[in-house]
Amino acid sequence: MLTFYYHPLSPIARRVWIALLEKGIPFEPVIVNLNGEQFQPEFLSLNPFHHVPVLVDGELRILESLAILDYLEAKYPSRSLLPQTPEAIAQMRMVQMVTTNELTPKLPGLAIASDSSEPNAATVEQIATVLNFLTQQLGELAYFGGNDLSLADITAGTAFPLLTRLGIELQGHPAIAAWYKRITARPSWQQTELDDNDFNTWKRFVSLMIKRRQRQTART
Ligand SMILES: N[C@@H](CCC(=O)N[C@@H](CS)C(=O)NCC(=O)O)C(=O)O
Repeated sequence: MLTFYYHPLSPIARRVWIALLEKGIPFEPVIVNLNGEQFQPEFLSLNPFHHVPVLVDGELRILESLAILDYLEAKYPSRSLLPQTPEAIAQMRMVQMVTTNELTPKLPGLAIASDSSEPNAATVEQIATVLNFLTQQLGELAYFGGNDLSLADITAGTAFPLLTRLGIELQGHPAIAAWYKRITARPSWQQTELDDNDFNTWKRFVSLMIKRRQRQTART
């Protein structure tokens, strides 16, 4: 049995959670409380970078969400979440990396600004660039790269609930808005959805994480 270390409010761990549900893979869930449990020696021995998600399969321990998704695809190929053509595989990985490198890092700054000030104009512009890029990649299709859900949809789609709650409007991007509606109607999304209280708790986690990083930077 796989053991899945996660926190229900982590958008990055949710990528793996949704993939497990979509693929129908049984797993034992273990919540890591991000108020400090991630720094306990027991968890640091699994992930020295103190991040969820982590997947343990017997003797094998995997960290990094994208590595875990690749492992699940390779080990449980049926109910595939991997497109079949080389072009669609490249596109899937592009969407995953753009989400990870260009979109997700903007979420903490947006969360902090949402309580006190206008979001930073450069951040809003960068997000618009990502949304334009995703619109191009989606084209006329139901999902990225085809008519079936893939790891691209899961990786990008798990960043969107936070984005939309943090005030980024999708009206200017109708194809993305329709895609987002389509994926959030799926049972795997419904089963892992955040409510408003969860969202406020997530914002507190983010604020703690930012303060911790600032303290670390001040010490160096
Ligand atoms: N690159 C990692 C990032 C994971 C990550 O940043 N997880 C956050 C939650 S969304 C976390 O565990 N933060 C706790 C901490 O930094 O102490 C991945 O893709 O798995």
